[in-house]
Amino acid sequence: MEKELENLLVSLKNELDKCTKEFDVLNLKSKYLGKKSRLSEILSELKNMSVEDKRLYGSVINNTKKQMEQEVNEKIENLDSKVNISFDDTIDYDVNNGSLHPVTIVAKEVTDCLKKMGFTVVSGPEMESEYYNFEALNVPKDHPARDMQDTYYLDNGMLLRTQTSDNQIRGMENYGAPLRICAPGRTFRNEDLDANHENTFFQIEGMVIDKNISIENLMYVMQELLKEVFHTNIKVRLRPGFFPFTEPSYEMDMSCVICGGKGCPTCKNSGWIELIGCGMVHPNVLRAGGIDSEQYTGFAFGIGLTRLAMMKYKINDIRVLNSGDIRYLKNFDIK
Ligand code: FA5
Repeated sequence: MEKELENLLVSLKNELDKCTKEFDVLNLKSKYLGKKSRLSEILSELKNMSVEDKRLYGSVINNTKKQMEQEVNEKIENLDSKVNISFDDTIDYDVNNGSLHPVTIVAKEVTDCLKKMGFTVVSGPEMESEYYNFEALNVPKDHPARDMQDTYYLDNGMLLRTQTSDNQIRGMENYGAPLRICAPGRTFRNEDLDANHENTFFQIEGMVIDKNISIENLMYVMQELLKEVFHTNIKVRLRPGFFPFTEPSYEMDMSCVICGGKGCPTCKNSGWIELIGCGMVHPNVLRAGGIDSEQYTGFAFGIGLTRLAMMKYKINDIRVLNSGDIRYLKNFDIK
């Protein structure tokens, strides 16, 4: 095992030497230190070892981990530019020459389209309670679905919301039924970062509650939204999904625009990018929002706005969007 750990460290160093971009370094961090890395596998093997072996190997493994983290951090610090694009640093930035952020643009396109369909735009807090983020959404403590969204818990007993679905409950509480709301906002998950996963990203939630609402209504709204954003036919697929707050649940994927669906690092060679979670509102959720589930039905959806912006502007790495580098973001041909 010691030899293997040594080899991992050497191999990481070799690969780091070849990196010139922060994105590539972060990809290596994920490959060597992420949840699916060989190191994580070795760490999880520890629990099956005898106490003696644990003592023996535990410190070797942890030392290797620390060294690897150090190598990655040093590499990032020593990179000339965090976003590796060459710019003329002598440019005097003209404040009048600003441009909207790609996520702002798609958020506006989606909300404008929803407003035309009678939706009211609402918002909720980014620091949220477990009740609104999970419990009221039919995700009790110890429910395995909580593991699907690695949560940042705060010292004050609150959390950073993992989804905009907290607005479903707040919306029902505030406005009752019938209801038609949408809620764009920032969400947070303790994820391993890669080309299509951020730990801070935007979603927009939508919820419609009325008498006789059906899946057809949901599909119509999804179609209209995508038309509004892309102005052209795009290839999507609908798959059965699982969310405790909807039944039935679906996930909608879009054919990856970077590779045209052939498979590339952005879509992890699948040809598809997961874009939307949706479904018919679970009666328990209606009840939690104080709505009569015998009288009313509803649908809800959560669209990944940051991924939508990636697809609209053919951005092959989601992390660019949080880079905050105006010089880079201004390179997109945004009208
Ligand atoms: C949800 O967050 C559900 N709240 C969506 C929902 C709402 C379902 C209402 C049913 C009813 P999910 O974890 O799949 O589901 O995320 C929804 C979308 O957010 C994804 O399809 C994807 O576009 C985006 N997303 C999820 N995780 C990330 C991430 N780490 N980085 C960037 N985008 C992400």
